[in-house]
Amino acid sequence: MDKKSVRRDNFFKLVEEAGNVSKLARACGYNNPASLHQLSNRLKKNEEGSRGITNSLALKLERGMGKPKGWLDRVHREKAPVAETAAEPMVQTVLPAAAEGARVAAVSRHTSETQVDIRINLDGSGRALLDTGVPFLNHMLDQIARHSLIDLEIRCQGDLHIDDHHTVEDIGITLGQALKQALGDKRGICRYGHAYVPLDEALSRVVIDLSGRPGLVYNIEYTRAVIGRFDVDLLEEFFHGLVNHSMMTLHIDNLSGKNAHHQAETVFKAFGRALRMAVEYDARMAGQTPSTKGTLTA
Ligand SMILES: [Mn+2]
Repeated sequence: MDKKSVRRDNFFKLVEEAGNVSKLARACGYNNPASLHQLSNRLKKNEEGSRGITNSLALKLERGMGKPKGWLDRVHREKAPVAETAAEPMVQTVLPAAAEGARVAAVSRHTSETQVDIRINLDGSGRALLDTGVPFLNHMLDQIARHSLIDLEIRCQGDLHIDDHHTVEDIGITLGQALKQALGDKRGICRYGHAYVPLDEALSRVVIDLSGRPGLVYNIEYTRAVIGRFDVDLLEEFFHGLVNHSMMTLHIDNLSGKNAHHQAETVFKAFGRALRMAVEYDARMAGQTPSTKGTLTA
């Protein structure tokens, strides 16, 4: 597909996301939506020789709709049908501009292997919009959102024709960066979090310290090497990326389990619960940094 058609398709995706052309115009700072309506009609007719969407308009559209730079020039898959909670777009709630002092972050990490775009709201309600192209990973990320009550919007276009490796690892890295950014100076937070979560025969324990130092202890003996089509080794890569870039200490122990899907699911649920506890504000901390060193970011 040529650049003009990609932009054209994405323009109509934005119209759909915004609700209609007038709403899109407003979101992008136009007082008068007429010019955008004209453009929309021209694009619909797909007139030969029309100049399509200019670079300056592309920028405006991306900015107005909270998309990363260059979004309009990339081919986007349809929304993943996988995550059960993927129905509501979260653009309104998790944009960094959404609320003063909100603990939110938007991080894009684009390489030749993957393009990852993440928005996160630590003080959310556990909503998730997940489009990673890896169904089992969507299922696990959904557990994090649900059980941490953190809103997560994660989109990735990865080199899945090779395998899931880069996609899973790079989402871990980018999620770590987003967490670190959203946590800011960590004043007044609990810092530590832990959880035990069972699922039938499986039981896992996750302990977190938002210490500012990366460290992962990962004790899981998976009973199978793959879950469906998903290589379980990649889960360790995910947590490595996340730990290194969020600068947290993370201890993961699967204490029992026969079913590999259950093993993984208890780990991600426990991670969500533990993360919720660690990022929560501690009222008695009264805005102080929970460290005698006076900093958790240096
Ligand atoms: Mn499951």
